[in-house]
This record gives sequence, structure tokens and C-alpha cells, in this order.
Amino acid sequence: MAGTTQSTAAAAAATATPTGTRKRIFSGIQPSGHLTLGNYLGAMRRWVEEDQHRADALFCVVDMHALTVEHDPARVRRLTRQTATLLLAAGLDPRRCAVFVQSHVAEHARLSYLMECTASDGEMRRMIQYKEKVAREEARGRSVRLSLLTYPALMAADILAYGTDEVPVGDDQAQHMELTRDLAVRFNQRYGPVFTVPRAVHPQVAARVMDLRDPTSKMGKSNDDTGGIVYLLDEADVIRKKVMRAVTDSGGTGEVGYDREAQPGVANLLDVLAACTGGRPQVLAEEYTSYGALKKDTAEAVVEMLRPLRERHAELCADPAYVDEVLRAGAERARGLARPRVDAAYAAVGLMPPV
Ligand code: AQP
Repeated sequence: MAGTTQSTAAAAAATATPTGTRKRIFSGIQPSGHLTLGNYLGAMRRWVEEDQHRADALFCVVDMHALTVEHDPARVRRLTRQTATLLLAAGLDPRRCAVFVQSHVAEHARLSYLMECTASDGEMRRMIQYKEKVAREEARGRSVRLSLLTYPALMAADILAYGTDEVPVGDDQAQHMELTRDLAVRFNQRYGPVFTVPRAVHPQVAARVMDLRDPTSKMGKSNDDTGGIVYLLDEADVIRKKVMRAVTDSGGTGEVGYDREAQPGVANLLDVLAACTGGRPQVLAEEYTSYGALKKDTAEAVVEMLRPLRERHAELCADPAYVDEVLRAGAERARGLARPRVDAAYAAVGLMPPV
């Protein structure tokens, strides 16, 4: 332990429970593509329906993460605005939570460097998402950016800067969350108790929505083949077409059953239908005797669930000044919350405060 009296005192102030007994929640979403049904069911819906009501919540468009692979600057800028607009359209209420853009709050990058100094090269290289994305970048004939390797350090900084208790995310982020917890514990052991150790919370149903054309892979917004991905802004007919063409039966049984191993495509549709209707996938499986009927009902449930979001998105696009103001106020609040903790972390590791 190397915590000085000064840094420990600053850290204690910074780690005090933010608003009495209210939990602090942080989560983020990358503007690396158009948002998908996976993003909505795995993360956003819970932010809207539960998290913003029960906690002191911050939701962030993590634009710097979108630079970890080859990108078009104009597209990232456009998608950042679109992502923020979709978060509001989905129902995040700026009177209840902060909605902001990562690069507008310098504390994320400041803390990310300290996280790189806390993590080891080996643990970064073990990340499954890193290995998958390296393979994808290489298959596209692109070089692999160093930031792809250090991405989890920035993600840890995003979370730890706010004294976050809970991080609502899809299943695919479980490994990064474990690393974030390890980094928080390690930092605190080395330098004093600066960070709260956060925990991940995953939705009960549809924690990992799979690609409709390849149900063994996650529905990802940056996948090359878009035929199996439902985007939140897809027209109703496009959604219907994609769901009706979903892969259902690789084993050839022809029966509707909820078995993720044997029938991943059917299980995925049942998960999506359950998430949209509030049912249970195992129970829903018993109600269907044909894939066609299951697909039709799933398509309609998705279309209906997304209809209000699409309508609200169109309204918000007509009022960009409102979205700007939400993001400005959100960033201001986030800066005020993050700065004392990041300053405490800088002091704790031995960096001299500005004179
Ligand atoms: N398919 C999914 N099912 C459930 N949850 C998902 N999430 C993403 N995809 C699914 C959750 O959405 C939140 C934001 O995700 P992200 O922006 O960090 O990552 P991404 O959508 O996976 O985008 P990438 O990494 O740019 O590219 P792809 O998609 O190609 O891997 C997170 O809470 C995530 O769990």
C-alpha cells in the first residue's frame, strides 16, 4: 500500500456514495455502426425502463472506442449524434439521468492512461473480443490498432471515473467487466481506496441476441453481412423480411423447441419474442408447431416494440438543438462527477498536482 494521507483523504471524498444510498449506474454504447436489436434488448431497454428510475445513472456514447478500428471520421461524427438521438428516442429522460458523449469529458482519457499502467499486457491479450476483432481486421486486410488492445483500459476508466456500483450490459461484455473489477481492486491495493469495485448486471432474457443468419454469432452492429441484423431504424417491412429469412433449423427436426445448443436459431427467435412480449422462451416454445408462425409473430412483436422509438427518433431529428443541449448539460454533470476521483487517482499514483 502506498496511499499517502493526502491521497487517501481525497480518495475517501471521491468514493463517498454519490447521492446518499442511491446506487450509481454507468453504461455506454459505441457509435461504431447503426444500433441494433441486440443493443436495445441487451442494454438500452433496461436503462430506460429500470435504471434511470432507480439510480443515479449516466449513459454515454463512447465515441473514442469507435476509433479502435479503421473508421471514417464523418461517419463516426454522424453516428455519434444518431446514437445519442436514439438513446433519447428510446426513452432516456435527461431530467432523470445524464446522457453525454465520452470525448466531451476529458477525464475518460486521463484515467485510461492510469488503467494502462495498472493492467498487464498479458491480460489485455487474453480478451476474447480483442482476438475476434483482430481476426476480423486482418480478414479485411487492415492493420490492427494498438487502441484495440488497450480498449478495456479505456472501458475501465469510463466506469471507474464515476464511482459506479452497477454496469448494465449485455453478456458479451462480461469478460471486460471482470477485468474492470480486477483493475479497480489492484489499483486500490497498490495506491489506496480510490475506486468503487463495480458489478455487471445482465438482462434475464436476450442478454445475447444472435445474428439471424448466423445464430452462433452475436448480432453485432459492425458485422459485414447485414442480412441477419435488425437495426433500430430499419423500416417495418425490412424487419419482417429479415426475421422471416432467419436461419431456424440446422438439425432438420422441424420442431419448435428451446435448445440453444441443438437449435440456436429457433432459441434466438424465442428469446427475442420473449423479450418483446414479456413471456418466457421455454413456455413460448410450446405454443408453436411451425417455424413460419414463430417467425411471423416474432417479426410483428419486434416491429411493434420499435415503432414508438422510430417515431420519436424522427421528431428528435427535427430538433437538433434540443439534443445538443442535452449532451452539453450531460457532459457538464459528468465532468463534475468524474474530476475529483480522477484527480485523486493521479495524486495517489504519485503525479504531482498542477502548481
Ligand atoms: N447482440 C447483442 N445482444 C445483447 N446485448 C448486446 N450488446 C451489443 N450487442 C448485443 C450490448 O449493447 C451495449 C453496447 O454495445 P457496444 O456498443 O459496446 O458494442 P457492440 O454493439 O457489440 O458493437 P461493436 O463492438 O462496435 O461491434 P460488434 O457489434 O460488431 O461487436 C453493451 O452493453 C453490449 O453488451
